[in-house]
Formats: sequence, structure tokens, C-alpha cells
Amino acid sequence: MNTYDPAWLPDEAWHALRGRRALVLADGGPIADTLGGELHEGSDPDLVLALRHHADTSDAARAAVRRAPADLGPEGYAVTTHGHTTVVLAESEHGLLYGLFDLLRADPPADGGIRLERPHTALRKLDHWDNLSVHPRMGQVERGYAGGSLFWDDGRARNTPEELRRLHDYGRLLASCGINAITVNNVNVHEDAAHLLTDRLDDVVTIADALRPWGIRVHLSVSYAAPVLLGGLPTADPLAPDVRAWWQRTTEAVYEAIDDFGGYTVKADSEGQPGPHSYGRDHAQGANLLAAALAPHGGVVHWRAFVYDHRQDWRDRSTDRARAAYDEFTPLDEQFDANVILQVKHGPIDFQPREPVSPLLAAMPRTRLAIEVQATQEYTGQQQHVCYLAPMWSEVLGFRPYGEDDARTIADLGASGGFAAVANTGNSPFWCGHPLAQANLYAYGRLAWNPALDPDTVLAEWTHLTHPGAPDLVRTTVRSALEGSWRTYEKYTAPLGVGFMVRPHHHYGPDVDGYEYTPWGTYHHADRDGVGVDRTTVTGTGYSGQYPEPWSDLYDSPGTCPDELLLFFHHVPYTHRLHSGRTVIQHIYDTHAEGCAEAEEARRRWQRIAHLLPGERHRETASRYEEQVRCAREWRDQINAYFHRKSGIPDERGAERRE
Ligand code: GCW
Repeated sequence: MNTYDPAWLPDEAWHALRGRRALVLADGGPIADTLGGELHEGSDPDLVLALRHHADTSDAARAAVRRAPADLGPEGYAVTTHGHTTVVLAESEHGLLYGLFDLLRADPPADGGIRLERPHTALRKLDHWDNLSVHPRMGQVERGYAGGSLFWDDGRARNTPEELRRLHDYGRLLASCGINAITVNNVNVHEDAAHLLTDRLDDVVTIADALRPWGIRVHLSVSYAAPVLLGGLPTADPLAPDVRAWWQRTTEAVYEAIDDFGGYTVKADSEGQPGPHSYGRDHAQGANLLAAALAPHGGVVHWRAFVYDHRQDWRDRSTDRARAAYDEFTPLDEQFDANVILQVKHGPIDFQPREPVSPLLAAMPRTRLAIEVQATQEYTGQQQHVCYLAPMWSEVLGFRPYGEDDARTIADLGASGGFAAVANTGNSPFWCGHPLAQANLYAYGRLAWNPALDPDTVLAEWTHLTHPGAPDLVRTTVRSALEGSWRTYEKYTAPLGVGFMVRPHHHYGPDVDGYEYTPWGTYHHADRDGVGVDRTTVTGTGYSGQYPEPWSDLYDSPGTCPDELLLFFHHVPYTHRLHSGRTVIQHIYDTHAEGCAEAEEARRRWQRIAHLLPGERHRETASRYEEQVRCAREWRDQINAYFHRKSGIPDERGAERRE
């Protein structure tokens, strides 16, 4: 815990800024202190960070006010240049903070120029699935691949000076890419974590205090059964007056301790977690109870839409997990209070390497929505494999659910409730286990700030910041390692959007039939004739009918369904010809060979820069490449052998591949 990587903020990244003579014109408070601490103040300043209402004290800041729009918004900022002076102008300290980090990424505009930035959404949250102590099956962080928790150690909040320093550095990393909210515990709330809401609140205060200087608000995952578990009430029924009063009192106490507390994140009636269904109430009644307690304090409830039957009969082909969230929540549109945010996973199943966009996102026009992505690589190589996820997120965020003629994107539909990502961080020396997985954390923050950013540009930014002064070959190798890595991963794992061929429980490595005869609702239906799940409106589960036109029609027919999603929507013969011209079976053989070869090539390239990138960063990545290549081969061989045996159709290029 003593030494850890600076990630994308090494000292060299700050040199140019810290060498300047700065003037900070702010109101004071924790963020203003942060700004002062990051910069060297000096007379005759050439860098001015000014709140608009203090701009009068500086000529350059006054000039910036004349040039900037009348209102930059609560977190927005303008960067301007006047002769030799750079000015960051904002309405709030938060804006100044983001403006400061902007200057790390990009040069100031030319003299007389201006650069304006405003976040796309006000809520840019990271959800930590951290348990307070080590959980026998899950380790400390559920689906965590980066060591233990940054917040919790053996049941208590970390609070030694070194641990608090690391938390401070974590806050800086998060703020520097635009993240402004954090849920500090697992959405599966185990008994000890339930107490954070009441008698263990001081632990949450410790974390909130450490992150406040970086403009980050703390949220808490709470158990829906808290009134019973903690309050000694006989029920947690949302309509019971004493339950209501309990939440109100409890929430008041939270705000007395943490006046900028963000709110509650709730997984209810999902995978065994308690919820309103036990009392015959629906999700809106459940969520509104908490919303009412939070509303007077300005807090929000993030109510997760990840609700499905995890005890279904695999023989029953009419029940479809992909349909579940839509069926459950769309009748409730209009019924949620204004401070309820429905947090929806970006795909209908569960963070597979390829899924269609969740149709629920386009079907709740009167509900605030947050889009949940998974930075932790549960299904994308568990931070042993390189898998840069920004291109996938960017596809999702830019998707136009109502068709190309309607400008609204998924990112627009999520603007009122914001974004959430399951964190990929822990106390590993590289924060994310794999040094290259840091790019996912960075990219999540940047896309949450501006979903229209090009993932390659974000990658270039991250590479540049992380490797200041490195030879070109290092930067190009790092970029090429990450750039196409998601598609490479997709190629050697489950084909054509079919999903779930992973080993049960831990979800790493291949097990084609691992979930096929289980109650979890994640099947591929491969038989001797074909593969894929029939989700069409005519012969299937009807899932494709949950989309607005034109998508509903397009997905419904194998002739128009995009290749990469074919097996998500259709059960087709192995000889079915894709738009690419290949048959499904040959596509499986080819992509698995290609994906594996790409992983091997990436490993070779990485080896070539060993002498240019000395130290742990190179070694750690190199050893993870060994595992990636081993595992990619295992995927290739198992998938290809499985489908060969099922279909009896040989690989056309089998002979040349064996040589
Ligand atoms: O993907 C599944 C994970 C669970 C997780 C759940 C969820 C926190 O396998 O570990 O539980 O999703 O999103 O709630």
C-alpha cells in the first residue's frame, strides 16, 4: 500500500503548470484549498483561476468575463489567453477544478481565443462493489480484479495517514477525468455494510471528508430491509407509516453528518436482495419511499433496473431474461418521484462483450435514467486481458434508439440521470491490477463528461499523460495494444452476440455449456443444427418487439439483423450466411483463429518495447499478456472444437491452420 503508480498524473504531467505563477480567486473551502495546494501562487501571475464574481481583481480575468458566455453552468468553465496569461473562469470552485485539469490535457488557446466546456450530465458516478471485509466466495471486492478495497480494511474505513493519502490521490485521479460521485459499498449489501447507514456512519464520513476536496460526493448502497435489520421494525413495507418515519429520521441523521451526501444506490428484488415485492408493492412505491426521505436534503435514489428471475426453468423457452427489466419497469413510467433515477445496465442481460442496447432506455420518457456500464472487467478478461472498453461504450452512448432520423442518442436519454460505472479499481499498485486497464477508468470519466468524444482521441490523451516524455514507439505500442482490443476479445470469446459461455460463478475463461442447464436465464441453445436464441416476435420470445422502429423490424429478421448481434436475436443453422459472406460456422472458426493471433501479436509487440519502458509497468503488463494468450488459446480451442462436434462441419481452412 505504500508505493503505487501515479497512473495518468505523474509529476511530469504537472511540470508546466506547477512552474507557473498562479493566482486563485475563489471563495474558499475544500476545493479552493485543493487548487491552492496544486499550484504555486506568485506575484505577477501568468495563470489565473477566477470565479466570475471575483474576476474584478484581475485585468486578465475581467477580459475573460467579457469574452465568456453569461453563465458557464455549475461545473463548466472557460479557458482563455490574454498575452502571457492563461485564465480559467467558472461560476463555482468545481468548474475551476475541472478547468485546471483541462490545462494538463491541452495547451491553452492562442491569445484572444477561448475554450468552453460543460459536462453533458451532472451525475458522473462510480460504483464500488466493495465489501467491508473479505467475503469467502467473492474476495473483498465483488467482481474486483485489482486487489482489496481502497476504502475498507477488515470491516473498518481505512484511515491511517498513508491510506488517507492514497484516498486523496484517488480523488485527484477521479476528478481529473470528470467523475464527481462515488458509491462506497457493494450493491449486494451484506449485514455489516447495512450498518454504514446508522451506527457505522462515521466510516462513511471519513471517506466523504477525503473526497470532498475533489468535488466528489459520496453515495451509499443501502439494504431495502434496513428498517427491519437496523431499526427493529417488524416490516420494511414502503407504505407503512413507521417505515416512512424511520427512513426520514435515518436520512436526516446522514445529512447531519455529511451535508453534501449524494444519496442511496439500491439493488432491490434482484438476485436475492430484499425489496418492495415482499410486501406486495412495486418498484415505484419502493423507490419513492427513499426518495421522499432524501428530497428535503437534495439527495437522489439510484434504483437499479437489474431485475429478473434468477430461478427460471431452463427448459422453458418462453421466459426471456432479456425481456425482464422492460416488462417490469415500463408500466411504472410516470410513477417515480423526481429524485428517483432508474439505473439501467447498457444491455438487457449483463455486461457481455456484445449486447444490443437495452430497450428499456428508450421506453421510459417520464423517468430519469442513468446508464450503467461496467469498467471492472467481469466478462471482458478480468484485467488479465487487455480490453479497452471505450469503443463499446461510445457505440452504446451514440446509439439512436428511434432511428437515424431522430437525433436523440442513448447519451441524451441518460442526461437527466447521468452515468454510473462499476469501478475497476482497488489497492493494487496499479490501481486497476493491469496497468493498461487504467485507460478504462480514465475513458469512462471523459465519456461521462462528454459522450461525443472519440474513444481514440481519449486513448491518445491518456497515453500521452501516462507516458510523458516516452519514445514514440512506446506510445504507439501502448495505443495499438488498447485500440482494437475489445474487438479482439470479442473475436476469441462467445460468437455473434450470443453471450455467456464463461465458467460459472467466477466468469473467467470458456465453458460453453456452463450456464446452459442452469436457472440463470443465460443460454445459447446450440444443437446439432444451429445456435442462438430466438427472440423474434413471430416465433421467439418477442424481445425484439420491445424496440421502437426501425430497430424492432431490423432485429426481427435474420436478413437485416447486424451480424454481430445475430445470435442474440436468432437461432440459425450453422450454414446460415452472414452479411459478411461467411457462414456462421466458418465465422466462428475464423474469428477465433484471428482473435487469438491478434492477442499473440500484441504480446510480441509489447515484448519489443521492454528496453524502452523499464520497470514494473512493462513487467506487469508482459506477465498478464502471457495469461491472456494462454486463455485466448483455450477459448479458441474449446469454442472451435465444441462447434465442430455439434455441427459436424469441418473448418474450411483447418488444414492450413494445423500447419
Ligand atoms: O453481473 C452480475 C454480477 C454480480 C453483480 C450483479 C449486479 C453485484 O455477476 O456479481 O452483483 O451482476 O449487477 O447486481
